[in-house]
Amino acid sequence: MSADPDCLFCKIVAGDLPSDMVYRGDRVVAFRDIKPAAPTHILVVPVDHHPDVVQLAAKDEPLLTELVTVAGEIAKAEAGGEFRLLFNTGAAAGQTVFHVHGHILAGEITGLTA
Ligand code: IU
Repeated sequence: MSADPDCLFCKIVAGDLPSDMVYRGDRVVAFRDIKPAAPTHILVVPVDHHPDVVQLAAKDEPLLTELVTVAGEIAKAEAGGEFRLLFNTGAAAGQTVFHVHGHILAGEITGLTA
């Protein structure tokens, strides 16, 4: 397992910062976004620190698959299984937290994450 001591999502994963956790597995967790942009807005996050989804795919493809599978299960339980899965990748694309996270979005989107 790898963690970055300066990473906010590593701290959330470790329970050192608060979150509204909806799923906790050995390798993947999910918690509600603090600034929801849709009726369902949940972040699906690997326990291990990877900066973005491209680097995750290069380093640990099974973990990326697990992330997507968990996103689908959560979206099914919360919103009937139809959803968007958004990975902002790079600061210019709106990524603000450099620990990969997929935005599970379902229902009307009321604001883009930035
Ligand atoms: P982005 O793709 O890096 O822009 O998304 C980061 C998201 O993390 C953003 O939607 C924030 O509202 C969200 N977030 C959170 O849910 N809890 C936190 O403690 C922090 C950010 I910091």
